[in-house]
Amino acid sequence: MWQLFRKTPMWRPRPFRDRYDVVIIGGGVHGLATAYYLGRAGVRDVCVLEKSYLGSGASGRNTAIIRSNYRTPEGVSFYDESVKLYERLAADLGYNLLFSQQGHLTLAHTDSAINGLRVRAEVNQLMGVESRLIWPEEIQRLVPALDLSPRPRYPVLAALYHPPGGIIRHDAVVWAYARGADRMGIAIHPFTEAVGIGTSNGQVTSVLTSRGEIRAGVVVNATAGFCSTVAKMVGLHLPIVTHPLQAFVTEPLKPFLDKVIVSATLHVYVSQTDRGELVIGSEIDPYSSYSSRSTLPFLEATAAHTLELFPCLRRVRVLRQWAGICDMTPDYSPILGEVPGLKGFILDVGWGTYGFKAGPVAGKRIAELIATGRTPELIKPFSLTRFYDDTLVGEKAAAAVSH
Ligand code: PYC
Repeated sequence: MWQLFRKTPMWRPRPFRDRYDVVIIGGGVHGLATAYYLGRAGVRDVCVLEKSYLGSGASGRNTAIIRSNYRTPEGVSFYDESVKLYERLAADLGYNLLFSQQGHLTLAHTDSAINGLRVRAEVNQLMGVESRLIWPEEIQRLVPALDLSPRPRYPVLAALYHPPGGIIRHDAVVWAYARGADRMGIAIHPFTEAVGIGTSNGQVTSVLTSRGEIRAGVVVNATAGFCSTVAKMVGLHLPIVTHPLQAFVTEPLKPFLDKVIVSATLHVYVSQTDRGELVIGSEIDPYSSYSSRSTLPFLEATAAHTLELFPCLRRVRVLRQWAGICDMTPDYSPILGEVPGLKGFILDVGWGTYGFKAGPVAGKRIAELIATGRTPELIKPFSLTRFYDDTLVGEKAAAAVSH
């Protein structure tokens, strides 16, 4: 009888083997998506290593915002593919991901911010992405609770409106990719830490883990927060500085906000989940650290900035706070693909404050690279070599509130 009520596990423990064709380090959305799309491409002798539980890193410590209104053509096409994958992901994975494509507004409080948003709107439109500049009357209609009066220190002057943007249930994305990969026979090993990587004659040969050595010809670094540490295992120094990023959640409220609201000037973004909680985040902390401790100064400043936009929230209680760890590159774009001079070592790193939204496209295209041996056009601009040949992809202007 009890079997009637027994839950089917999302993924199964599998024997720990000492050889796989591909080892993926990092059991978050990027690592698991890579495993899933590898499986779909017929590459199934794969394992995913995660030092803690699945989704315990940046995949479980973000604000789950999905959008493609970036600033560069390279960034827009890349994130546009991710939004499109997210749109059909629940059907592909057979799991409700609560994707709420409610629309995304980036507010402008200064003339120069309006100019920046205008450029983004034009690039977006040229690339076929829905995004346009709107003015206070329309903003007020879309977001009645927003204070559009001249009262705030930085009144709202305009906004970049991106209807396909939205939010998703981030842990469900992680679980569903894990289940999809598991169903194709891919091994998922949580609580298994990579502590070293073996190389020989310019080729990756093995991963040393807390449970023993695994031989492998391809190793993917799909970690966030610790990607520099993993890269150092092969003697590679990445151009990355790691910072904490904090956020908090309020008590649940009746639905009143069905748009994601971002203000770069106030360093804040606000959305309301299906459960009614407000999810509120900020800029990266202004110091480099691997710490994921929350701080009171962050909470005070971010709550004050939120009240500039939504004075109606002044009595709302905060439920919990957290911090994630962000690997910032100099141009605010990720690093994807092979490493010159080291065969078999693949990078899916440098995700700054925008990694969660890229999980599907990064996983799909890294899997394609491994399965075919060819770097897909979509990820070519994000190669490590751009830092040596001066072909940066400057996305700082579109990286949420980080400018
Ligand atoms: O890039 O959309 C974004 C974002 C939201 C929160 C942090 N980054």
